[in-house]
Amino acid sequence: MNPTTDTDMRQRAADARCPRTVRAPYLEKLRRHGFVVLEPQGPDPMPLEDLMAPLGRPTPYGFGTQLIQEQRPDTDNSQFRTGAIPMHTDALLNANPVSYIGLECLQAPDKGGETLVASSRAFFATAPAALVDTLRGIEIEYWSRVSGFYVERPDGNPVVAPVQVDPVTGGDALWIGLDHPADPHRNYGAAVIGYTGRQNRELFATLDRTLNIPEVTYAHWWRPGQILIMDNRRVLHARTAYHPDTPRKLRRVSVT
Ligand SMILES: O=C(O)CCC(=O)C(=O)O
Repeated sequence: MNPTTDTDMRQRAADARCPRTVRAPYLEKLRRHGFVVLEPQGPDPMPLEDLMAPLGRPTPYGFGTQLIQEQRPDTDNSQFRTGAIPMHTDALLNANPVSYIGLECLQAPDKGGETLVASSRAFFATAPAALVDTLRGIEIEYWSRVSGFYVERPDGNPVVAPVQVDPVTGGDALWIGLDHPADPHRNYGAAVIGYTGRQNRELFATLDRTLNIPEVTYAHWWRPGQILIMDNRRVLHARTAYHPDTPRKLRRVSVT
């Protein structure tokens, strides 16, 4: 890949694709880009579990190690509703860490419900220096707003520095969950230690704007049979809203 474009998510998204077959170079693409999309081709698509096996062991959450993401009635959890989910790193609230996330599409809506993938590398290449300086000087506390989803941490709410080390490049990686107080049903809250409510809202709004540009974020529009694998330590993800009348069903297996 051209070194002048390797921070641009549009170039990465074009290259981060391969067939869902036995000898596909998905591990190499995952390492190069922090995510990869596997397209169903031919009669024997590789099972999600087999694709995830070289990457680690399945990570237990409160629901076990496999999550079916679809609409569920009477839920308190935004995974099972149809609204948008803000940009986040997975498992900030789970006692067991997550290295890689595998999502397999079983049913896709015609419109909406895209999974958004934001590259840390692209974020740090485009974010204003003052914003990056701010991020280097803060820590963020997270708390769960749903029951039974995460394995509870014995040591209470996590407090996480948003700038971490990319395990592949040694450069900066963004680990963050954007709070979205406008959604009264959101799964978690987040607050910078020592910030006022207003300062928190302003920082999260700035981050949301800085992340949600095509140079940083790829919007994956789903087709059944596709698999998306993300390195949770190197990319963030989010979901756009979809219409309640259009079924959407993904199977998620995360590994440590
Ligand atoms: O449904 C999706 O596309 C992603 C959901 C999500 O945010 C997650 O699995 O953590």
